[in-house]
Amino acid sequence: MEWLGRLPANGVKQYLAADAAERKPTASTMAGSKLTMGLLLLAVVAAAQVGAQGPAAAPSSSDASGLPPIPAERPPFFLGVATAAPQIEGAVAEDGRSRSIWDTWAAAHPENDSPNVTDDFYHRYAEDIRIMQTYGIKHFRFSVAWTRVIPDGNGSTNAAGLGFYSRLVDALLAAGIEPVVTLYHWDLPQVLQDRYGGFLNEQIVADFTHYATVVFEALGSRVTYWSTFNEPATFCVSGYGSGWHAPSLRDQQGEQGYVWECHNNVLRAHASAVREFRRLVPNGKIGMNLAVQWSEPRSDSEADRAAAERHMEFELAVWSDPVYRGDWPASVKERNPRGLMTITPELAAALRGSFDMYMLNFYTAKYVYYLSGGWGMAGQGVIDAADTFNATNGASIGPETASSWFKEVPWAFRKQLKWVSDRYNRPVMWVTENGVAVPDSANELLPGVLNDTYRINFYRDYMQAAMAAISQDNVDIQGYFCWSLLDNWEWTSGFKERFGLVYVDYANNQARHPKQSLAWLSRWFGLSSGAAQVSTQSI
Ligand code: GBH
Repeated sequence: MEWLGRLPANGVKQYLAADAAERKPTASTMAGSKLTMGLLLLAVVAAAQVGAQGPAAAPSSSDASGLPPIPAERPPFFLGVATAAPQIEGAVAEDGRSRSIWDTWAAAHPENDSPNVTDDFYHRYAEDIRIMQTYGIKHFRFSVAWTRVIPDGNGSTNAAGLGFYSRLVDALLAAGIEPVVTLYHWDLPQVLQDRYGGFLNEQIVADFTHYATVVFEALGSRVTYWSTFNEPATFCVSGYGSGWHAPSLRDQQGEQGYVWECHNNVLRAHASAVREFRRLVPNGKIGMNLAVQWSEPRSDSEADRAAAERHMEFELAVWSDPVYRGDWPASVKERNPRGLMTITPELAAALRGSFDMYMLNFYTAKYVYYLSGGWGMAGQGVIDAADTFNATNGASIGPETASSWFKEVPWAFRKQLKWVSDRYNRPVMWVTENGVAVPDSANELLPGVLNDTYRINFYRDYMQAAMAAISQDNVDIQGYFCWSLLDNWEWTSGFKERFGLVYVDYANNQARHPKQSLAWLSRWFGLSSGAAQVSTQSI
């Protein structure tokens, strides 16, 4: 671990004065707020049976399917599904792909299921596109694997790896499905972790920008919608703080400043990549997928309410305040001055307008209470707050799901959407992930497991909350992506948590079996408003 010695001590670093000065500010664009109300009341697609044991009934507008009715209120946004390369592709050693930090993690955890084959999407994407088409899905979010495109991390382009994504995009477009591309969903080339510590080293800014540029050049004429990083809070905190995720570095108390190094480098890499994006894909839209759990004050006390607000600032605003406000949240600045880079006017200019839409991954909520000297998520520093799923009387904030970190709390979704909308002056918002793994579904067998009314109820409740945010809180939600199209490799939970709308039979050649929830959602997909309608106006 020779590179460890080259890291800055204690995360104290004043970045950028020199190198940001060379950077031209990006065009000051910001997503506007035209809500597209023009619903295309398309005849709902009749879903043919896909897979050996698809849901019995084809979805129909007449509810003859026996599925629960969809709410009377209809979504004015476009609705799609989301996935990520390391979770679905498999084919980890094919066509020149190199090892990612999650391949390394998996090799070190043989007790966990392996991502080596997973859904075999790399070979079966045509079949999955047919499923999407059958069920009327018009928007597909996927991620590109850096390890396929530039196996050496910062060396030359691998045409075979890039070719896969080019074919995928062509096939999606031919099927009338809009691709939405995530550049980085946690699968750093291992070689960059070994070479210089990955996101702990500012070299990542140049290397990510190079990788992003290669993908913009290859796909930019066909793909309009993009994001740079998926959930940087998750991979910085869990990858470099708690050590639960790859690359398994620990800095629980923030002594090394790892989490802040990662954070600073992600913001700079995003700004730098978006600068290239504006040049190469002038009509494209881009953002960053940020995840948050809603923080509900555990009591009405002023201290708990302030702690809950602070918790959200540490989790979420710490990423988006630099973009929309050109500075860190005050609460974070006061408590962690050493970990934060100086946001120079040059960096602020590069970040400003770099979110064409606010992309939020939303799942759950916790109660938050004041705790003197309390720490944030691993390595984040003092935040004088703590969180719990239980109220003071012991009651859970919501029903269990299959995931230990996730209770069902639909009412929190509406509050979260409003919180973001109010804080940033009503940006266009996309929910880029929302979904659930049904409790015990890992142990259930076909075909019973396909009758996932639990998931249908989940989407009904969460989507209703989103629509209340639109109609009652004036939030401008224009996109909504279900996590996930397929059951997939759920990181440290392997195949035990099934988030898919389509069941994947790992024991039988990865056979696909659409669940009832997909049939139910297909009636919404049928209402989804075709091409995305994000408008852009100067601020
Ligand atoms: C998303 O993260 C991911 O983007 C996606 O890849 C994933 O499949 C999906 O959700 C479902 O999990 O173990 O207590 O530290 C969701 C947000 C943040 C949830 C980190 C799990 C770790 C909780 N994730 N969190 S803990």
